[in-house]
Amino acid sequence: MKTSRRTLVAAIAAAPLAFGLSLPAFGQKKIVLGFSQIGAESEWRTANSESIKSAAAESGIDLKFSDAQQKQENQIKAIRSFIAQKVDVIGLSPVVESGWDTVLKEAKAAKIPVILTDRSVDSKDTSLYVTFMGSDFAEEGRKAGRWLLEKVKGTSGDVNVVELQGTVGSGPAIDRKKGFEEIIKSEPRIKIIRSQTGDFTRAKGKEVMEAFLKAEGKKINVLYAHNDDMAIGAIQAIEEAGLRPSKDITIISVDAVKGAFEAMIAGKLDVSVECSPLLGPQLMAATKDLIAGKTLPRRIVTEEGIFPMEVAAKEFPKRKY
Ligand code: GYE
Repeated sequence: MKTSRRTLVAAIAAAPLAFGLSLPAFGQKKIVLGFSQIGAESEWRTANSESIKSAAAESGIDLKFSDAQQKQENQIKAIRSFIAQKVDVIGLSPVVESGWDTVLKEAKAAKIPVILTDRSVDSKDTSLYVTFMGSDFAEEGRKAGRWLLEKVKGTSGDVNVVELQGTVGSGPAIDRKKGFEEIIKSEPRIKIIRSQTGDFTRAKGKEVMEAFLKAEGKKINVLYAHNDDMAIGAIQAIEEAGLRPSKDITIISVDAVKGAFEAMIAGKLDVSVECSPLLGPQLMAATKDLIAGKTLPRRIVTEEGIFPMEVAAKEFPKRKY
């Protein structure tokens, strides 16, 4: 008996079901995504890694996850190893903005598309990556600045701000500073009297705040921290110095992670500007679209809000990170 071509195709298509396999596992090879993560420096980053890992598992993408422990050289090594392994797509969250051209050119030469997530690069040649998905950090800085302008409205006297910057040379540190300054310059009473990096970590945030307090003491009216972890570290330093967070020093930070909500509910943090780490599902969707030959938008911006202390208790149960 002759088997028609159509019957044969139908039989092959049904085979994986007969063997209890799902269709993509049969014949169709899994998409391989190499992802170079910055590290595990903050609550934000932990939530971000978790989002990427769980979204990959849910979408059936084979994820090769590499943690660079906040070192650019480790990220460059990871990208080179992804190229050697011939992954289908590379995801990169670059610790700093500069110094990526050489390795990104190597990926391009190997015809492996690169998706930037969370942070961007300053490469002049924008053909080195297909899209950048993540937050508008300058806008986050502006939101922090606008909140402070409102807060000091109707008061008099100098408003002395100390600033805890994120990792030197990183997109969020550069832009959160810029956006904040852009807004506060309209009120000359607001002055940044000290500004230093706390590398986005609690330990460094505490240490640098201790130095600020030693140098400026009660002159400090406001702390602007580029992320919640540094603000939480600084709160400890403020309390240890015998001052009251929020009452003696107004505290503004960015991310709006659960730890920040707890600090707001405890009356120790005034406001946190939202920055969502839940980029996993978007990254997986973009990876699949690329493999399917679709063109991605050059920029995918995350929508986010701002949470002052007054709404913290009500919002807390809804928070996902
Ligand atoms: O704000 C900070 C983390 O790049 C947006 O990195 C991210 C920042 C985030 O360490 O907490």
